Amino acid sequence: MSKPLILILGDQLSEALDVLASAPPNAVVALCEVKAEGDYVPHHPQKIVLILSAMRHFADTLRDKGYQVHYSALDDDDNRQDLLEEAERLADAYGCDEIRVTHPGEWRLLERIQRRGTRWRLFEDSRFYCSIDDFGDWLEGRKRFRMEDFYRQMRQRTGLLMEDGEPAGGQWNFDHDNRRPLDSDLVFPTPPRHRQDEITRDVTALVEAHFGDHFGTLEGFNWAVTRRQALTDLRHFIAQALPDFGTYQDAISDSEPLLFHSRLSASMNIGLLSPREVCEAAQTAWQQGRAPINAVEGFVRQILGWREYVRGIYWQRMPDYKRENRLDARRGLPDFYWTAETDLRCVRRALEMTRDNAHAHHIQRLMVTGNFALLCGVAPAALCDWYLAVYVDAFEWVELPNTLGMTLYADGGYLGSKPYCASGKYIDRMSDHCRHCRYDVKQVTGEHACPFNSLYWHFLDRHREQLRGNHRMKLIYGSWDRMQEDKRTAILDQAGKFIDSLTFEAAYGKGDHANGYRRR
Ligand code: FAD
Ligand code: DLZ
Ligand code: SF4
Repeated sequence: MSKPLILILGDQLSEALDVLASAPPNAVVALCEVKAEGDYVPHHPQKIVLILSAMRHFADTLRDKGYQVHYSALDDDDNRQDLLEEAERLADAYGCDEIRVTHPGEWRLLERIQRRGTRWRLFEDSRFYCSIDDFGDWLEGRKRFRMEDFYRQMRQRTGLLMEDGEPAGGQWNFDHDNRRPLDSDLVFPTPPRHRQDEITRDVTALVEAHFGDHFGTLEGFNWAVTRRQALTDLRHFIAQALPDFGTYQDAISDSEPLLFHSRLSASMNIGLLSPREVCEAAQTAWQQGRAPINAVEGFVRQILGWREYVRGIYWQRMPDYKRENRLDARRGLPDFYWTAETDLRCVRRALEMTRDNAHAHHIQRLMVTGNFALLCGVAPAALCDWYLAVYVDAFEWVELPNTLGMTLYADGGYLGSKPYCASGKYIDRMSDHCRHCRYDVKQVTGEHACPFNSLYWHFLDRHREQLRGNHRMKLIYGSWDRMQEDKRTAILDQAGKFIDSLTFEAAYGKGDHANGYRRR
């Protein structure tokens, strides 16, 4: 009988994996901590603690279920410190003729596994609603494809929020009820505090020793490292935050990191929760009258819609997708993305929350740090490198389309129909940052003018050729063209001087995109 080694990666910590179901009684299940995964980008220390602690807890769960488990710890003397090499070493040591692994979440690993030859056998990652092949079938032959179309067919296919074949509440999408700015009298739920056991404390010391120089603090670590803790987070979100999730989905607060967001992305991405149980819990809350339809539909759309859609796009378009740079943006990252030292209050707070929590919510990622990088012309490779490193939930299948496609419009509109560029006015409308800022959001030029305002016009002006044909941009180009010539010149001058005043990491040339990320 064949004897397989079953390799479980650090973001595949689910008992429901097909590869585990395939295990014969003689199988060895391996989990391997390796240095290479911790620093191929400089991951935030909280992200590394989360993965390693969750891996160690999951190994214990599997042992309790009767699996024969080998756990390679980071400090083991004979650890090869590379996932594939360590797995092959273990396969040899245990006399395994085959290595089984679930399809990884990043193309760099898939490509290496496929080059390794027939000893390696890939299993589908069945944690998603839509398989890679099914997404390819859906996409094939379509001239126009948008997330909304995909999402509607997923609602029909799964029956989620459907009543007699019709969308629950009579509409597919309740966004017009959402997007309220921050109200001053809002009270936000406090997320549960998770106990840190000996495993997490050991791993924290290990991460401090090996990755202590990475951007980010460890003090505030409060991520769910077990399924039980993740279920606590899920129950808390459904009861306390979901009812207001939709209404304040796009709001930003100067003081409150999470607002009504779920903080469930990391738990879903590493396998502690399944997207199915999360969406079903939200649906049940609506059915029982505990949350309104605009909130539940908005939440389900992020998971059944966006999450599945970006994964589909990633696997359809890689590896070419990573080389896309249609706006020819070449700047390195502004230095202060690694220090949070900037007097742009909105950017500073997003960076500080990122440093302290390894998390920032969607609108901070998209409309603050992302928008700023877009307006400054930061290269996709530089920004993707950063997002992949600093967020606890970041794996390339979900990070790359969101950063390169949605935020930087570097795929020329494949993912989003127009760039998410915005002036200070948007940030002022959705947040309370501007009243704490040294800049004046109402001014476009002058010493105190909010830099987002002139940068916004500078961006539109320099990309006129690529963007003016987009019918959703016509109005804004009309406003720009109607402005007096001397006003336009002053705005462009203001933006140019502001960009010159920043320090960027080394610039990116065209060739830099071919090989992916630079190491810091
Ligand atoms: P909530 O606001 O509570 O949303 C619920 C769930 O919906 C999330 O947990 C997530 O699973 C899903 N979701 C929401 N928006 C998206 C989206 N655009 N794409 C995919 N899933 C979505 N999400 C990641 O999981 N990993 C990443 O590496 C990542 N990188 C991002 C980079 C940029 C530039 C941007 C703009 C967004 C990125 N996102 C990423 C999407 C989103 O910002 C996070 O999923 C969300 O902030 C996680 O916090 P939450 O769990 O509280 O989300
Ligand atoms: C992110 C990460 C880290 C920091 N460390 C490990 C590790 O030591 N062992 C492991 O199996 N996985 C780790 N991971 C998660 C992997 O990077 C992830 O599985 C791949 O990027 C594929 O998505
Ligand atoms: Fe941000 Fe401009 Fe507002 Fe300052 S004034 S917080 S830089 S949008």
